[in-house]
Amino acid sequence: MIEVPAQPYPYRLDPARTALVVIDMQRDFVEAGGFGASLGNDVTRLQATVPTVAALIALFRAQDWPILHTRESHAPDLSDCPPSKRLRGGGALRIGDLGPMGRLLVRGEPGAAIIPECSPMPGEMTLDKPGKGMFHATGCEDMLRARGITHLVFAGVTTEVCVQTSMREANDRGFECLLVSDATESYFPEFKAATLAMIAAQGAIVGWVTPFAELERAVRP
Ligand code: C5J
Repeated sequence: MIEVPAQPYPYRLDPARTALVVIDMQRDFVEAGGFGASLGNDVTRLQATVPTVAALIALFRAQDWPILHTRESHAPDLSDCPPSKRLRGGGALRIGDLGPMGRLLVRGEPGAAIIPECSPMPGEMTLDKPGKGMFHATGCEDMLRARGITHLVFAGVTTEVCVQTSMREANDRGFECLLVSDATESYFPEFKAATLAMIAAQGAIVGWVTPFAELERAVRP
């Protein structure tokens, strides 16, 4: 076991059973002209976390540990996008509408792609998810159990939406979860801070939180 200094107390990971989960590092959330920007968000906040997410991916690749990349995305006919999701919010553009990077959050469109800095390599798991959480309507649990994964290290965007939802779903399924605090970001700094605090509160009620440097030191002493 590898012990990683973390909040609220050290996180112990089993190297043979640990996967990195990189949530939704897609152009639609990180770049101007995407879904996130269409909701009025400042995407530059998310861009600042890209080098750390890339370094975390590189760390897992160097150890030959599994990596799962998710994309929040919908079928072109939007059959997996409930009206409650498509019609939510007051933006001019909605999911499925044509934006500067193609149809927003639609599979196969340029905006739904993962940004080049975080692109999956052949052999790495990728998952298209229609919901905010990675377990909803995806078969993700079977994919992880088949590989014997029990520990999940989380990164990606946005902290309080898809990252937190996925981490809570994983926690309820018995996975031991660690969130890398500087490899995740939100459009709202106060929501990120609250999420990190509530995950580790009450004795790691959802999981553990640590910065990338602590994880790297523990894995590559
Ligand atoms: C959002 C996500 N924020 N990936 N999606 O709608 O967090």
